[in-house]
Amino acid sequence: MELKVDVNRCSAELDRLAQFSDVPAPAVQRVVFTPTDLAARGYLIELFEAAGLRVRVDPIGNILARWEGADPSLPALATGSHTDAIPYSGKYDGTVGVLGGLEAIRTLQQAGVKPRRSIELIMFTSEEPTRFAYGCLGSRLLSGQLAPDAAATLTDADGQRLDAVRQNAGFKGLLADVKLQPGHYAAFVELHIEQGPLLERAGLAIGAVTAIAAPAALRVRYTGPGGHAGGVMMADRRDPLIAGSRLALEVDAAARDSGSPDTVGTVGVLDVHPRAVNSIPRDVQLEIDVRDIDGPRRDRVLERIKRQAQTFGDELGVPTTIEMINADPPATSDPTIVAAIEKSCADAKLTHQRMVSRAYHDSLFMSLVCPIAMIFIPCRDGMSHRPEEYSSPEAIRAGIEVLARTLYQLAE
Ligand code: HGY
Ligand code: MN
Ligand code: MN
Ligand code: MN
Repeated sequence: MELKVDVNRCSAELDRLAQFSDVPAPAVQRVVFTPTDLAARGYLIELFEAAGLRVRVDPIGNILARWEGADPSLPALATGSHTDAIPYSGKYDGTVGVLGGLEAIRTLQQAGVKPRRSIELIMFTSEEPTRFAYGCLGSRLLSGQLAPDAAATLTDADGQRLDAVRQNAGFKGLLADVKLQPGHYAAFVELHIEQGPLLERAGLAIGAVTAIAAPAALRVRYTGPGGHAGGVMMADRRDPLIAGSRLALEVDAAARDSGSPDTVGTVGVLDVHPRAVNSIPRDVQLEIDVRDIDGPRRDRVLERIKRQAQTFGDELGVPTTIEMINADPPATSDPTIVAAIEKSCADAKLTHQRMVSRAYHDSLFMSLVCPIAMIFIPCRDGMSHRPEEYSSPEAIRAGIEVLARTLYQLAE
């Protein structure tokens, strides 16, 4: 089947979407439920409606845009991703899956395709953990993995509760109504940049994702007496930053010592209070991200980190709190969808390989309610979550064509 992807239109829409940002270009920052996020959502809904899709926005703000199929009674297909962006990041993470998904639908429409199954394009709310420390809020609630009342009480750094923030942003209704009915979707396929260097290094156009790594995050807090940086002698100090620093080194060592290169550990947040050069820290908080494609191996690393976190606090004689934020299982792609992606690559004469995703995605939670798989495209030097993040128009075009062909295969 001859498909003509209008990648210039998609690239222009990606450029326009990137302008909805709270930091200067080329960086992008679009945090959930901020005015910038809401403005970007308005732009997306305009595009979806212009493509003739029927738009529904649910109580957590997931946008579900439906292309009715010939037989609406059949479970629909779904594609999509996220458009929220962490601080000082790039313009392709997530957005390629939303605007590329839209372009795939328009490509099929223009080819005169009338799919038997309906196809829904989803923009998931808050895939990034930036505001509520919990990633994938929209897909966790859609899949039922996160209970509505647990979601409602999540708070941001200013102590604002999720339920109040979403309602003030205009998303009414009950969070309990977000959860999909069983069997609502026949399959979910997500297009995303690789956020790693493998495809570019191998000179390949497409990655057919067979598994998604298991993400976990925890928060550790040490508190101490603090005091004057000049007046308190070293022998009298109990500086919580010393315990925090030992813990940061331990996270790195525990990930490296796991026995596999597939284990990663990061201290992405380190808050020191009162953060004054002449004041001994009183309150130190670390947010730690630990992942692995093997769940039990990740959990062993988590246990070591938690054990050592307590030891470092005890040895210093300061109070220690350890709080798990999330520890999710890995996801496995559905083999038939992976095969459909590979067939699409062959039909489009595009090179490809099977691979795992080390980043997590909404597909991780959609896998709880339907068969899933992901399509990766290369990004320059594997960079992501940085302003220099970049995927070429040709890479994006190839990803859109493979997504369109895969949806076409699955829609029959
Ligand atoms: O952190 C992740 O893997 C995703 O980009 N939120
Ligand atoms: Mn991301
Ligand atoms: Mn992403
Ligand atoms: Mn002073």
